[in-house]
Amino acid sequence: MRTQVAIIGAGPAGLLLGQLLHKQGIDNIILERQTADYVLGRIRAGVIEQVTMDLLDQAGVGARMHADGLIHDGVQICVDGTRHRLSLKDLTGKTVMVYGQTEITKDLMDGRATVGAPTIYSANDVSLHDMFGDRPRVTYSSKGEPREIVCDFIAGCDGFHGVSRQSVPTEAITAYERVYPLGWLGILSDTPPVSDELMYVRHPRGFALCSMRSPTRSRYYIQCSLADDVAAWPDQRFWDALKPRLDEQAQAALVTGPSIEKSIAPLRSFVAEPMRFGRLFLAGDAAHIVPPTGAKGLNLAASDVQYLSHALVEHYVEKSDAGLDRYSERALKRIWKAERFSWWMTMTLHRISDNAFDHQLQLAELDYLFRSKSAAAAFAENYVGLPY
Ligand code: RFL
Ligand code: PHB
Repeated sequence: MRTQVAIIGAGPAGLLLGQLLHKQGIDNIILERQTADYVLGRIRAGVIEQVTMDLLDQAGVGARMHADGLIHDGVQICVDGTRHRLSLKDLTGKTVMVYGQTEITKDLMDGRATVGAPTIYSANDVSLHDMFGDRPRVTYSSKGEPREIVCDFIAGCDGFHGVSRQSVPTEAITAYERVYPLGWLGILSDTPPVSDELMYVRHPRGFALCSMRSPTRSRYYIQCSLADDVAAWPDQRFWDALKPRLDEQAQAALVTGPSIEKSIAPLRSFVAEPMRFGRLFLAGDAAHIVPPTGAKGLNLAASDVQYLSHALVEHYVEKSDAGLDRYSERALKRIWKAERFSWWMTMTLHRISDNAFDHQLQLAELDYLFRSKSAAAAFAENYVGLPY
């Protein structure tokens, strides 16, 4: 088979890139290791930036998001039982949207099916060849049969554990990493959220987050140990751990119920540089990871895809490689700022050490955030998403 761009991975990065390229008449094939149902079963991001919404609109898949997504003007932070509100709209003129990654993925998959662009699910043993030559290739097996795609470019959108980054010679890549000694235990439940805005919680017992997917579906997270096992967290234990971390009003509003999903995610900061290796371009979690505290992972995947899709269009339509040559540098500038913000939120809101000095610093950071208009504006500017 022959295509212009072979895309590895049908997560949000791969699907969005495929859709934007298709709109511009650039053919692409997506190879995904899992089945479509498996990809849709992963419960992840909940908050998207205005710029991500704009990109989904450009990709022609924004209709359901506008109908069902919840616009949030503000975000709340509860510190040791006292709730504070930051108005994103007053501080930046912008808002964010609560619309689950599962829904975005479904919209992108449906959009792709409508235009008839090919996605090969259950593609096994994907392997990248000749990325530094003029005719890169991707081999894989499908239903036990070996296959090959010859292409102009490969987009590695296959997440942190994917094959693309691992195919790059180790001496060509620099990795920056911080692993936090904790994870997030998350549950989804068909119960009304405690508040109509997201609430991030700093408490001596540990971090919590009260989020949602709709007015009748809540998503809650609590900080857990990396050694924890989901099986050791029956629903009641989760609710008992969450409730005392909340302020009185939220405690009274908390409606508990059976979980419909429960999982643990480790927290990690990671950046691989550069993001281009000959004709291979990395995008999204394949190149970088942020801890979920700043709600930036999917939004960064979207900004990478915006830069990359523009650069590829420039290559094919204007016959200029300027965008491809600048891709890595441009994307990394935005990525490092989101890395900084996500690290800061993580360090400020979690119980990471037992050192009382560290706790006092967290409280000072948060007190400054609530009292200083400039600190609040800087927070809000990052939370709603920095410009491209
Ligand atoms: P994905 O979603 O991991 O998709 C990669 C795809 O590649 C496939 N794959 C392969 N395919 C073929 N061959 C191989 N060898 C392959 N290896 C892997 C995988 O099966 C998969 O389908 O990466 P992508 O597209 O870059 O998207 C990134 C986002 O998924 C991620 O950044 C976000 O989920 C992060 N995130 C959040 N981001 C936000 O912007 N806002 C949020 O509110 C937010 N909340 C979260 C989050 C992530 C979380 N977890 C579980 C880590 C909350 C949580 C709890
Ligand atoms: C979510 O709703 O899953 C969510 C919201 C905000 C975050 C992370 C996850 O920062």
